[in-house]
Amino acid sequence: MLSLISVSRRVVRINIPWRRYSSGYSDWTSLRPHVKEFVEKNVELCKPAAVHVCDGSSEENEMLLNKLVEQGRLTKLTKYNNCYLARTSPEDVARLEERTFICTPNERDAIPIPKKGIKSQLGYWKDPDEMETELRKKFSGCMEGRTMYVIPFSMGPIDSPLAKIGIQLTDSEYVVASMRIMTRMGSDVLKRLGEQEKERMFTARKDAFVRCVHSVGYPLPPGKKDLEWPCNPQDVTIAHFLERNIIVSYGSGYGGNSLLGKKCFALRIASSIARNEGWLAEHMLILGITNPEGKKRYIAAAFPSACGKTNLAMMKPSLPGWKVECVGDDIAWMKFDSKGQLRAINPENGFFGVAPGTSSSSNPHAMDMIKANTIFTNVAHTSDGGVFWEGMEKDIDLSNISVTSWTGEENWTKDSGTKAAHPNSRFCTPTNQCAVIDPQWEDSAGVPIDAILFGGRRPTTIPLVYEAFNWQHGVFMGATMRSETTAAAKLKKEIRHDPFAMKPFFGYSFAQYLEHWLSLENRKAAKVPKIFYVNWFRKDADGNFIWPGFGENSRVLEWIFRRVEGENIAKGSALGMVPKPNTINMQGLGDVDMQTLFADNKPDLEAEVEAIKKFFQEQIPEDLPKAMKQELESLQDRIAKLPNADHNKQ
Ligand code: O2Y
Ligand code: MN
Repeated sequence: MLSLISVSRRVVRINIPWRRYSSGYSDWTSLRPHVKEFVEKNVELCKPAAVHVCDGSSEENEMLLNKLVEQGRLTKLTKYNNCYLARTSPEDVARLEERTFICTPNERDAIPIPKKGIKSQLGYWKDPDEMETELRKKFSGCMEGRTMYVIPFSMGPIDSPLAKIGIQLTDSEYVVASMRIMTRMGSDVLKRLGEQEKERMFTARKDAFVRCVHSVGYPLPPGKKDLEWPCNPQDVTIAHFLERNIIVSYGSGYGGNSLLGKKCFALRIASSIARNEGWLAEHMLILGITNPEGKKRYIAAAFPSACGKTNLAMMKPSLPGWKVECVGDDIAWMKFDSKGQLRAINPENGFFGVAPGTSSSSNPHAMDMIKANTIFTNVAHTSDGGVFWEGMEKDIDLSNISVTSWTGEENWTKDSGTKAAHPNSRFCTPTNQCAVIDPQWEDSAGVPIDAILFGGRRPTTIPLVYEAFNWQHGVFMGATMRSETTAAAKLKKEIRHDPFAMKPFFGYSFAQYLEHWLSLENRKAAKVPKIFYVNWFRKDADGNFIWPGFGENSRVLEWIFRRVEGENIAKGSALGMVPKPNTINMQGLGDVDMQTLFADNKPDLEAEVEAIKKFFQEQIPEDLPKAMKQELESLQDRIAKLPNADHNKQ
C-alpha cells in the first residue's frame, strides 16, 4: 500500500542526470539508503527531468533565485537588500481547508463523527487507500519537464531533542527558496539524520523522517508552454497519512499548501506524533516578557487567524521598563521536562506573516526586519523598487511614486476600487532578523512556559482578560474559543468556533485531542501552567474598539505576569477569574471604559452557552469528554446566578 511514497526493497535505477547539479550541492551517493529509496520511488512515478538534492548553501539559493527571476516568477526589489516579490495566480492565494484531508483507516480517529445530517467543521477525512489511488493518478508523470528538488529540513534547532526531520520533494523553486527561510534546510540535516540512525540502530528506520511530496501539478511535456505561476487549482489535494507520517500535496504552489514543514508537518502530523509521544504541537506564538526588575517569564498564546498573533509576538510594550522578546509567532512544540516544567521550542526558522495591516504603528519590528532577505508574495510593487500594502499608508509617501497592484494593475490608487495587496499576501523572513528575537529562541531544551493564553476577536460578551479556575476549566476555555470572521465588509460577519485556534490544523480527532490535553495534568510530576483568555477586540455601543491594543496590550501581560508570580489581584466571575478593581496598570493611558470592557452581560453570556452547547451537540455528539460537559454545566450555573442587570463592574 502507498507505493507512491512508501519504502520499497526494490531499488529502481532511473536514467536521469542525477549529478546535473551535483557540483557544490549535496551528493546523491551520500544519501541514506531509505532516503534514496524514497526519492527513487517518486522519481519513477513523477518522472522529473532532473533531480537536485538541496544542500541549503547560499550559492544554491542564489542559483534558484536567479532561475526564478529569469522565469519571471520573482522580481528583485531594488529598494531593499536581497528581497524579492512573487505574484501567484489569482486562483492560488490561500490554504484550502476543504481540499485538506486527514487519512486514517477509521474516520473517527481523524474527525469527531458529527450529528446525522450535520457537516463536520473539524476537518476532512478520507480513507487512505482511496486517497492513494487518487494521488497515484495525479502524480503520474506530474513533474515531466521539471526538476525534482529534494529538501532535507529540520523543524526545530537541528541538535534539539524536540526537533523532527522531514524530507520534502517538490518541483517548485519558489517552494525551495521559501523552505530555506522557514526551516533549517540542507546538508546538516542529512548529517543529523545519519547520526540519529546510528543512535537508533535497532529501531524502525521508517520513522526517521516525515516524508513530504509536493507538486504544482502542471507537467511540461515537450512543446508545452509553462504558466507564469504553475498550479492546478481544480485538482488541489493535500493529504496527511497519519500512520506513516507522510504528507502529499498537489496542485498549489502557495503558502501552507506547499511549504509542507509549516501547517502540514509542524501542526497536523506533529500534533498526532505529539499525542502518541506525550507532548503538544500547537498553533501558538511564544514570547518572553521581562519586568522592570529583570524577572523573565515565557508565554505561549493561541489566536485564530487575523487576531494579531505576529504583532503580539514582537510587541513594543507601552509600559515603561517592560520588555517583550519573540521566540516564535505561529507554532509551539511543548513538552514537560524531567522536572515537570513545560518547555517550548519554535519549530520554524522564519516568519510567514500577513502583510496587510502590518505597519510602523502595529508592528515596527516587523517593518524593520522585512527589508532584507525577504520573499514577499502578492503585495503591491512601487516604482522605486519597494513594496506597498493596505495599512502602510503612513509609512510611505506615494505622491511621487506609482504602485502596481498584486494583480499587475499599473498606476493603482486607493480610489481604484481594488486592493493593492491580496488580503492574504505575505512576507517570508528569517526569524533571526527580528530585532527583538529572544536570546534563548534556539535553546535546544526549549524555553519554560508559565502561562498559556487563548483569545479571539469578540466584539461583545468576552472581557479583556480572565483566568481559568484550574487546568480542566482552561481546556474548556480553549475548546470553546470563538472569533469574528474578517470577511469582506459586504459579507455578514460571523462568530465562528475555532477551538484552540486549531480548527484547520487538527491532525487527529478533536475529541481525542481534548482527552490528550486533559490527561497532561495527570502526567508524572507535570506542573501545568496557568491558562488565560484575552480579548483585545471588545466594542462599545457605537461599534468602536474600547481597548487601544498593540503596545498597550502589555498592560494585560503585566497583570498575567503578576498572577503567575502569585499576586492576589483576581476575583471570581461567571467566566473565570477577572482582575480585581484597579489591578490593571492604567498609568499614562487615557480614558478607557473598563466597565464595558469587563461587563458580564447576562443575555450575551446565555447566548454564548447556547452556541457552545449547539457546537458540542452537533459536532461531537458521541465522543465529547465528560469533563467538557461538566464545565459547560458549571458555566451555565454561574451565569444563571448573575443578576439580570450588568454587574462585576471594575
Ligand atoms: O494561506 C496560507 O497558506 C498561509 S496561512 C498562515 C500562514 C502563516 C501563519 N499562519 C497561517 C494561518 O492561517 O494560521
Ligand atoms: Mn497560523
